[in-house]
Amino acid sequence: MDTPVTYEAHGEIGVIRVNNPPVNATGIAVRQGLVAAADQFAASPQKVAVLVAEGRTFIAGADIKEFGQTPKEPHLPDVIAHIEALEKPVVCVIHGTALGGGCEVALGSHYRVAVKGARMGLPEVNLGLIPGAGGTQRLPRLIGMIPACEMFTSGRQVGAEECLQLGLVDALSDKAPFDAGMEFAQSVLDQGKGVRRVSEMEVAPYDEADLQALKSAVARKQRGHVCHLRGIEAAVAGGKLPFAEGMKIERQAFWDLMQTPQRAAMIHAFFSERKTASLPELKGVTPRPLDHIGVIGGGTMGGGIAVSCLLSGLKVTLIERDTEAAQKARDGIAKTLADSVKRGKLKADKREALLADALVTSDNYNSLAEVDLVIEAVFESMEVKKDVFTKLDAICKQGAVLASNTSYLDIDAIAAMTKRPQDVLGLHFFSPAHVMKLLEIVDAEKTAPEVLATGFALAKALKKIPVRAGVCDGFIGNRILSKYRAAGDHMVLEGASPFQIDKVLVDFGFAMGPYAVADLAGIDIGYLTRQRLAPTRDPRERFGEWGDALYHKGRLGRKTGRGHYIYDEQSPKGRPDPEVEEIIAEERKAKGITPREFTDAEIVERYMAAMINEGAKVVGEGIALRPLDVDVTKLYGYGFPRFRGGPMHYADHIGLDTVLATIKAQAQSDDFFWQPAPLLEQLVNEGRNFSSLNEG
Ligand code: 3H9
Repeated sequence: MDTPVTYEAHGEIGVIRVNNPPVNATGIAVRQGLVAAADQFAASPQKVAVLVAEGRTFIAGADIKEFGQTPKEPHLPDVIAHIEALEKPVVCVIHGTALGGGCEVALGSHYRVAVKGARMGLPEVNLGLIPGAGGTQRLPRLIGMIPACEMFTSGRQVGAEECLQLGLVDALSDKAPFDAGMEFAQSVLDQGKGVRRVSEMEVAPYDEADLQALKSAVARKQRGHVCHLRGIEAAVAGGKLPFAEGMKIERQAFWDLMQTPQRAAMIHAFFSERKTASLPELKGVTPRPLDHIGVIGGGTMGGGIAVSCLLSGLKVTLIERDTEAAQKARDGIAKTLADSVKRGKLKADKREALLADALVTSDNYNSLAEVDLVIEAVFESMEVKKDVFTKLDAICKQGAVLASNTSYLDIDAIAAMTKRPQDVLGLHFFSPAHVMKLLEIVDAEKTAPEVLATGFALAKALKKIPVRAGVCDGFIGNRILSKYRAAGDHMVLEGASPFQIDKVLVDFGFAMGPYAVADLAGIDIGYLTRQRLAPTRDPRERFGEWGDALYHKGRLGRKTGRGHYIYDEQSPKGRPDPEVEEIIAEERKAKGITPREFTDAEIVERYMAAMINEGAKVVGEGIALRPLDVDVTKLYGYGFPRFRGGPMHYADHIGLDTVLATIKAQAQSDDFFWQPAPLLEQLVNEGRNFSSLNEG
């Protein structure tokens, strides 16, 4: 194999090239190559070197695939120290993204030039780590303690202009990376500049109060994560010590974090979200063209889908039932786009152009005749959906993809209303659709491969994370949700309060607890679902009815100021309502239940067991392809804590036998609800875990 790092001479300038596709990660061969190239430069007559990378990006970091294995020498901090210690200057050229170890290589170089569109960042916290090759030590010395800590605790990618303002780079260039490097190197030669080592700089004085404020903000925001504050500690301690001592502190923290379950969970999430996006069965399948999207329904969901498409450069035709509703939908979209302008995500003139040229709102289905793909987002009723698809079948051009955004209903039954079931699939967006990253792509019985591939192509165009799901009530996400929500309701019936359950789950790391989520989604949604399922409900099923009582009292959640919680000026995020406890107490009394106390650990154990058990059923039945698809669904659509990797990864962590034991113990009092998933039993018998099903 060709060496991924080469050295060549261009007159007085040496060029060190890194070429390790796809993202020039610093695996062992790159680390060895960098040391060898630096040595070649040191021994050469060249006076300055350019360090540049080939392909779409500069070095995107350490090779994450090597994490968890025994590290091989030379280690990246030593490689960077080797480059920095050279007696002749090295100019690093950044294009694409210089992330993690890539940013640290740049910090170890003597000068940095960024080409147009380049970004730099230290995103190790997204992997449960801190920078481990000098990032916490060199960055504060170069740009100051507070901006440095902000950068590596947020993990954000900093654009080239801001890099220049921060002093992270010395110059910007409009040229191609190689030319930009050569030009800067020539100026170094012309000006007779020597080496300039960041490690020899002093950290500029900073205000202790600013540091404390940053620490508090980070602790609040990163609740549950262990790495962020560790990074700040290393930077602050190292900033007061000689550089080499600071490096030892950083190294220790990095290795401590490398051993944590959080690091393993977050790296599982990183690779899983990439795996769900590329289905092996779709390799070589060409998606249909995607340029013009139809959306039916301009409510919260349809409007959000339209915004998402518009922001991605797609044309949108949105249909509502009459002109008034169509105008209302347009106004809603215009407002959402105005919010994007306010947040600096969209230019004002671009918004005007999108509304004028890319969006059509109409009450006439015939306007959908030429769309490439249409997404139905109307009221969640099978009769209404069947009517819509009958119309679409009559109007849409041949080859158009017909998608339903239903979150529960049978896509096969919907497809059967058309003469082209091969063109029908489910595209289940999450609300707000222009913000939420998850897109469940429901592969119905007759969906053609290129139609499925078009669903994935749409997800890519919209920058969403796609997960393939099979047809069942609720697909992957909502089907599993219905089970852990029921497990929560059972605990409430038995004596826990919804507020205790919410608090325990937020402490576990969820963005919100299930009852706060119910208030946000609307108590009416749960009520309607219960109504829909009532005719087929098994008499053995236990379920809570206080949600119906809340519904009948007009307590529909946040939108009416009351649900499980009270939302008012005093507590905009909600405070527990004692009246809800009374309603629940009445239900317990009527059902002859004597309430008992629940420990926090018991709540987590039961809630997670219900989630994992249903996740295993979903995988066992082929509704989800692999356990990792369940993990990605829960991480991106349901606020599951990323530092726990998803429910199936978490199950592996606590042990599948432990989970099965909880399920069996619960089954002693309710063997209707707690039926162990056959896949879970099989894996326990075989001594395997879920991750063994993720390979391939
Ligand atoms: C670190 O640096 C620690 C140091 O401080 C200390 C060390 C001692 N390694 O995302 P994409 C793969 S920690 C291995 O689809 P994009 C990725 O899996 C690291 N592989 O492309 C995918 O493979 P496949 C800090 C990596 O254009 C392919 O490359 N750095 C790595 O949408 C394309 O990736 C980070 O956290 C890696 N580091 O986005 C940066 N990175 O084709 C992580 C990517 O088989 N990376 N791959 O599915 C990213 O954020 C994005 O990949 C990037 C490109 C923005 C670079």
